[in-house]
Amino acid sequence: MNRIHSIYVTMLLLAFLGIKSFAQFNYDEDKIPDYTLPEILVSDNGKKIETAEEWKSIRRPEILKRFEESVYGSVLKDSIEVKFTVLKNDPQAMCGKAIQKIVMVSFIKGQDTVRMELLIYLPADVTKPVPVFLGLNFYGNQAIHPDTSIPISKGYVFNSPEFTIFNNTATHTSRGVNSSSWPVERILERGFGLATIFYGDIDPDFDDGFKNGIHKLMDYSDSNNAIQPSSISAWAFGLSTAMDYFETDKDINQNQVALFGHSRLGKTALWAGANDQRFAIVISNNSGCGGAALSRRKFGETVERINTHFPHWFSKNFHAFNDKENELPVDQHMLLGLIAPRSLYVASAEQDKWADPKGELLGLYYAGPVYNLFGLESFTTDTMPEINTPIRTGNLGYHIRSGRHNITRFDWEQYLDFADNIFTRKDE
Ligand code: GTR
Repeated sequence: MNRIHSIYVTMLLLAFLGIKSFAQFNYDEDKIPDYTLPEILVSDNGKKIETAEEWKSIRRPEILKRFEESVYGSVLKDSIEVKFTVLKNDPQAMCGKAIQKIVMVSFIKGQDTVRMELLIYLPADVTKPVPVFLGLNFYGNQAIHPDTSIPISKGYVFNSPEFTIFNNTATHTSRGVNSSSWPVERILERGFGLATIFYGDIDPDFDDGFKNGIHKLMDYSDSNNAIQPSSISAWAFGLSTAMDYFETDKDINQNQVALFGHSRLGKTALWAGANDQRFAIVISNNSGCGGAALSRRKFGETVERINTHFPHWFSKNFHAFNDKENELPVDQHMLLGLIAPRSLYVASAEQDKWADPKGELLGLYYAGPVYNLFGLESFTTDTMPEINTPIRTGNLGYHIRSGRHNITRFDWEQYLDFADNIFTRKDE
């Protein structure tokens, strides 16, 4: 079958199955449906939220609960025992440029154990606890850098011929294949550490009815459905557990942890940062639908499409809002508001229309009133900045870079500057 023929057959099949092709998604600002965002500063019983105290005690818990119930499910704070084992602490890694630590995190319940491996690089010349970037990775720890001392991640990984990953298993051929998204040396040179975990260690990214990964250890029998499983919540739980480890490591400044994530892992970083207020900075790189972008705009990826293709990312309650975005009790500006007053950076890419760059900026813009309650500045305009021209106000940052859906050196330079500025300011 030649290529044209196979595209034609695929289109017929999609039409037959009633699945929308990409062309049917809206990429036109003029065709965005009318919508009204839920009020971020009015409580469920109609009270206007006027102080940071009222936000913290009334509105924040309400919004967090709505997101748990309708979008992500709970971040599982169940009765799981967690054990940290430092497998390696090498002060001479990367030819003396770095300290490399490998920490085995064991999640234990009864006879079952699930393990995730935390890979940490710190600047070799560290004299005091260092600020650290923490992020999940897509292809295994070994993919982030060619350093042959990194153990190859064993969990289920996506096949990627480009990255020589086949049979859903990473091998030595995938060492460093994703290093362009992980400029370890540059991060160290700027005085930061980097910590990463393969997200498949926590929950393999396919729909298995929440039986594998960390879900295996969870009891979802709660009859009130108070705990709804989702993969994003499981991954977020892994990030919070990494933070628990940082609190035990004297080389790491746990008050200066910048949580970042790209794409589905950007959605995860936002949800983890919303729940766990120990993260000082949260960075969303091209997180799109279910991340920083407003769902009600239905621009590019929609709630229906994301739930159809990735039924396990969000809780099953979120599926009730397929094509009913206006009925959601929340929108994503409220998720971003949950990060306040901590620092928040949202980044988009020009060609990544699927993630709705304008919707990502608007998410940040409409989270602004929460920052204002804390006496912090927010964006005063919702106009897109020039391409490759970052904007910063108070604790907020945004850029839209040229190019496609990806995390690049340009993105990293902005995050390093942002974190540098925030943490230096706090040191003063
Ligand atoms: C896409 C999905 C996006 C984004 C991306 C990714 O297929 O539609 O929401 O999260 O995957 O995570 O790579």
